[in-house]
Amino acid sequence: MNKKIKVVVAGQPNVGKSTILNTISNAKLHTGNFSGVTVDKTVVEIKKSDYDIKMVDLPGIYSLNAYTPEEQVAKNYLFDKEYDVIVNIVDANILSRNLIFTLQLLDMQKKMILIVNMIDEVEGKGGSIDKNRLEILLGIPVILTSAKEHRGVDEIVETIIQTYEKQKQKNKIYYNERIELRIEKLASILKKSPHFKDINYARFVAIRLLDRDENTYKTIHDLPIFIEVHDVLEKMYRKLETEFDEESTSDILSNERAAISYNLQRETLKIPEIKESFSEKVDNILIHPIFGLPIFLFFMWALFQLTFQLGNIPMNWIDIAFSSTANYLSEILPQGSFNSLLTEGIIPAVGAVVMFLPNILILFFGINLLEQTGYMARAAYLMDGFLKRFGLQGKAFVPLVSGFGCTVPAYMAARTLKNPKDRIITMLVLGFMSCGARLPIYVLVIAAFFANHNPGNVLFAIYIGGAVLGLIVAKILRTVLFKGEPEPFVMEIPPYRFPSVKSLFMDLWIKTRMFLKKAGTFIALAAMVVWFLSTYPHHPKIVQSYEKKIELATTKVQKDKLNDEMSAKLLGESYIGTIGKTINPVFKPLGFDWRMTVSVIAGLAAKEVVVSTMGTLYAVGNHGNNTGLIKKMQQNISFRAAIALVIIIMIYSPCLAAMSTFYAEVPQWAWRTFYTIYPNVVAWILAFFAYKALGLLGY
Ligand SMILES: Nc1nc2c(ncn2[C@@H]2O[C@H](COP(=O)(O)OP(=O)(O)OP(=O)(O)O)[C@@H](O)[C@H]2O)c(=O)[nH]1
Ligand SMILES: [Mg+2]
Repeated sequence: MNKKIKVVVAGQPNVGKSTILNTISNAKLHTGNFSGVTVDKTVVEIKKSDYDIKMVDLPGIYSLNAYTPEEQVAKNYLFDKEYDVIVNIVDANILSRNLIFTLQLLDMQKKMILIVNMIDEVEGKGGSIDKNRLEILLGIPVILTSAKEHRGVDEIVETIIQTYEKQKQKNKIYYNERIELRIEKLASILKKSPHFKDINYARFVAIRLLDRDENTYKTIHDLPIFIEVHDVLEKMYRKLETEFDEESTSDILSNERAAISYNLQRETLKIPEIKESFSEKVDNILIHPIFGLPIFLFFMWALFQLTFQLGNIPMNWIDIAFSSTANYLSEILPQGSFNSLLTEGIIPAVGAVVMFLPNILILFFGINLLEQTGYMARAAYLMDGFLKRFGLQGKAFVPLVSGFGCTVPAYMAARTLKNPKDRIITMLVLGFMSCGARLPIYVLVIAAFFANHNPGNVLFAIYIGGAVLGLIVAKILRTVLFKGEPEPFVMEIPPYRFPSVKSLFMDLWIKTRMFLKKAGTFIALAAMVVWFLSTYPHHPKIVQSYEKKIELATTKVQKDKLNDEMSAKLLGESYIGTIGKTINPVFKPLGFDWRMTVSVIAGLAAKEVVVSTMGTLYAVGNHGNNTGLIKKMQQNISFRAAIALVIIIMIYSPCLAAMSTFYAEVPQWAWRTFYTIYPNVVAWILAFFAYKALGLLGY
């Protein structure tokens, strides 16, 4: 039986917690150069000789006086869960600020290790850290690491095991004696209660009470000991506040910790003065008050150009690969239902989706660069004033941009917004940021209807259009439902960092695998359902009547035409045809035929399904490749209906996965209901107006 060790990894945001865990295990946690990348706890498991080590990656947290939902996750874990060792990670560049949180963790009196990460950057500036001195001062093991250069990380697991096996050392850090006196007094009262028999725990709770920790106060409040604690505590607050001339005992403790941390840094960190850092030089241009925004827009524009132009090169190859496989299989397999299911149902549908993998990867790559370099935090800063005008907070920029990739993590990223109103408004408009899965639909429509324009520009316009619409809706929501201003926001600007090429590609690889898995499972399944619904019930009479006509036809052109007619007629009479025609009146005012209607509805499951369903429904009769689909779209869909389609896709409800994430994040039924209905109504109305307006303009 292996011994089990449970470790919790805690630290301030953006210090490299997730990166370190990735380097010591095979985990592929998401990382990024801004605070608030990890928003939920994740477990990583490591085996080493006789030990099974479970490590929990927590969201970054500035202090135990937590505010935002994701900080609360970290705090609750630290307070309420059982674990053996705390691994506290700090950023060597900002040692003293990070140590403030370390001191709070030390108060917990648990076995603990300190990892001083990003040592490469300190050394790069000609600095150094005295590890031994820091160990002596803090009384816990210290490891200097660079997760980027894979230095020091091998020691981590070894040290965890040693710390786990050894007796905990006595505390080395104490507060000012006037504070210690109070802590002791409170702890001795608390110790009378059976809940605080452990003196170490009693001391910790006493400190939390002096720190005015609401969670701790609430816990005590419900215990019998509260009556006795309450009187003493109130007096203590007032006494200490006068003695230290501060407004709150929480400030007194903060000052204490700041002073201790500062001294710890002075004792251990040597760093030469630098005039102007690389980051500052670059920022003179990138967050320039006038040029900053245009530069940002230019980057986004360039990204969409690349997404379209570069992504289209391998597209044809994939298209040909799938359609020739389908043709080949259709010939060698015996004719019948299985043949048709495979070569007319599954393969073209999966192919129609996989084709867009290159485009999607380029888009993700761009967003990833934004995250890894540190530009994201700057763009958020740049956009703050602009977003505020629309009732959104600058910090909302991070989830909004993530929304261009995938709406699911974007909803979760909204946790970094502290104010519940700001958070809900952001989440309600997040769907307007078109996700990567909607990209194929746009690319298809652009290829069919905007062939003579610069497709990259059209794509950029669609994405920007969605974003602008989202902003307008945010403004309306703020005015109508949530009166007041968005809260001012604090987001640290990290230094620029060269992204690790390995982690960039690892991320793309994970995305590729996920995408292909989805195409092979979910999309294939959806294609099977669509195939079944569009093939059954059989109508032998229709087939017979056409077969006669086809026999009589003289030219090949006539025969093909009749064949197509028969397929269309059979499709119309199939289950899916019947369903489509029944719902079609809802979308008819937008110029949709029943096939578009069905595709759009199917898109509620996943946006990729829109393309694969259109592929099946428009390309009946031939083993359609996408060039075929584009032609059929041009023949069957009017320009203004195509625009209406784009508007619907841009706005209506996101996929099931995204919707269930929203429900999980927002417990209130009123918001859930509103969220489920309003985008669809808005989408329909706007699409209708666009359709009508284009009609008046003569399209
Ligand atoms: N130069 C350098 N960069 C590092 C090192 N470790 C991590 N980074 C970078 O620092 C940034 C933050 O890393 P993350 O692992 O996402 O940080 P985190 O502590 O998990 O952040 P949150 O989840 O937001 O709390 C990323 O851009 C990493 O590539 C290091 O040792 N040296
Ligand atoms: Mg993280």
